[in-house]
Amino acid sequence: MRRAGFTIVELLIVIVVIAILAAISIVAYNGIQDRARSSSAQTSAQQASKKIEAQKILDGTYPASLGAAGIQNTSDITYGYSQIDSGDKACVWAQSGTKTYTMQTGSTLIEGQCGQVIASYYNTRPAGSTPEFIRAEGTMSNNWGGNSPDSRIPNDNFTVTYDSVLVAPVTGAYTFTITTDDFSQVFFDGVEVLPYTNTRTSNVSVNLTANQRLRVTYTGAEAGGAAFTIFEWAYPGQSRISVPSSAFRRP
Ligand SMILES: [Ca+2]
Ligand SMILES: [Ca+2]
Repeated sequence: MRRAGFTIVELLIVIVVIAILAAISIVAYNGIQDRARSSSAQTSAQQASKKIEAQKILDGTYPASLGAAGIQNTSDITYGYSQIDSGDKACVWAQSGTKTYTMQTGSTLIEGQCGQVIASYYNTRPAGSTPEFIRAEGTMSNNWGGNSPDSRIPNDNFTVTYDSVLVAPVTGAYTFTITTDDFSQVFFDGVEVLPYTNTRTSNVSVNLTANQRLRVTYTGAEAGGAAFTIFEWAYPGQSRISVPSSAFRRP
């Protein structure tokens, strides 16, 4: 003879089902929120860029500030702005939550702020044909320790390719020092100057004239354990340091 009402087991099953449904809803909501923020940041960066470029056409110069172009932070969007090469180009970024996108004169919309190094991340080693994501970064030097560069990339067996243009500050002999855990490969102006190698530290020497532009493509690939990429230079009057963000321009 069956009693009316629920048994403890039935109640537990109902509670578990409700908990699973709630968890699914939260994950779906977070996904929707991320996409909305991403879309909002992209649109805002593009619109801000259009305003700034329009101002350049009207006035002959880029606005001194975002406020001067009528662009203000809102409750959802935070903006940033910089001029490149004494007002030759302008860069703007827009952030919504954890999503940030940037537009620069002559470049396409990508993730990140106004960094001049284009970093493409792959969740394989060596790099596959399509990066997991591309973002603007300040330099080619990163130390991730045992962690990964981003939640979309695993801790091990990933690859990053940095692409940028270096502007030489002086005329003379330059020594570039590339230190990578685990694999490095470097191209200068499309010519392979460091073949794919797991030698931790390598030097590449080249003569440059002041203001000469050198396209640099540096790939670092992580196998396991700690991961880092360090891109340094030394030239007349400058001992070895990490190449600073001020030396890079977007390709
Ligand atoms: Ca690792
Ligand atoms: Ca490693």
